[in-house]
Amino acid sequence: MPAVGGPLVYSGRARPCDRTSGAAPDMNRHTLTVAVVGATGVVGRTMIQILNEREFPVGGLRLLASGRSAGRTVSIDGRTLEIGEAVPDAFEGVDIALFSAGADVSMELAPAAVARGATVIDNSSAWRMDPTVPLVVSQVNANDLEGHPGIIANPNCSTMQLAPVLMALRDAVGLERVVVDTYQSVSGTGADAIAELEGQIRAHAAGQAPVANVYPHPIAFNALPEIDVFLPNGYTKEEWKVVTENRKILHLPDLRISCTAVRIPVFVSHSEAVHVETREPITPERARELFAAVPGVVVQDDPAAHGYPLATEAAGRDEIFVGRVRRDVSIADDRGLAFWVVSDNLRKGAATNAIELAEVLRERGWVASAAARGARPFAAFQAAAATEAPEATA
Ligand code: 2RA
Repeated sequence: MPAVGGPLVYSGRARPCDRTSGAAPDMNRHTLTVAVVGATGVVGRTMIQILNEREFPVGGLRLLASGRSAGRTVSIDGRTLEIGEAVPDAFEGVDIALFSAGADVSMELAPAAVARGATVIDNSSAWRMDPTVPLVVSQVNANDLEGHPGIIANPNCSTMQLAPVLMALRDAVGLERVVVDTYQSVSGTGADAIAELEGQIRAHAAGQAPVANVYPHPIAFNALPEIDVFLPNGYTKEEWKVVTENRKILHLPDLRISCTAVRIPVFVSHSEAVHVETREPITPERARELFAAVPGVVVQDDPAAHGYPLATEAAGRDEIFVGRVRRDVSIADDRGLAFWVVSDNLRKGAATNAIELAEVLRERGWVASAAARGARPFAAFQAAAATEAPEATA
């Protein structure tokens, strides 16, 4: 069987990176059997790489994927690893299963994995808004992990890089309203989209017409205000994830928050323009101090030297970068801030956070479900008013 894909050229660890964004593993404790479901995908392969980089104490590693990929191999850091088929019995003896194979696979297989004693950290949207399942960013609400029912949801990438920054403002001055516009890389869609952007750039250079299969329009030299399906309320599902996931993670079920999500021709790292109305006044200087104090957040804000976060610089890093912090002049009384947030969507936006959560579970003795430990089950904060929950139109 042929190997799947090549090395991770887009989001490989480009340079040394401090473990600033989560709990460090305790190497004195026992090892765990870990499964990665979706091991041939861009995020799955990044998960394997980060388990290795962070020296997560993996006693046994089971790489799983659909029957189509079973028997093939992946090449990670020079090692060749074989893929098994993701079926219920593959989870026998697994302690932690990292899922990144889409919502349908998670809906079907996560309960089967839990029934066999595994704890699932799921990177799909399948369980994120289930009120019994914690949705966790390591720096923001790790305590929510304590009551997990065997499934833990990893937030969407566009939420992941925003919640730690909003947390800093929530805790210091309160949040009144948030408006975020995203500029998202094609690796958020997957390997096919990376190949499509490359193909369209090559076609352009050769004077040929672009071929678009993954997206409804050419992505090269374009900006597409459509990520995921449209909902009846006019938002896309990606935009609605930003709304609902931030509310759940920040324990602010009534937070006023809106989003426009845009796909741009960048390979790795999502960028976000954020406008926040705060309860109390705040200066940009104070905001920079608050952001810099959040573990895993780095302030890069030197406009005179053209210093601000860049997608190309964030790719391969685990931190969340914040810059262009300034007063939002449309809001009175110094209660408005505008800023720019950039992070690697494959790493902190997906794989790194999932493994940070596994580290916290292990550190705190929470790998088994709350029921197995006799802990109080997790229950999400509920909105005072019923939250609109539109269904997808497609
Ligand atoms: C995207 N947010 O970028 C998705 C990936 N989870 O399309």
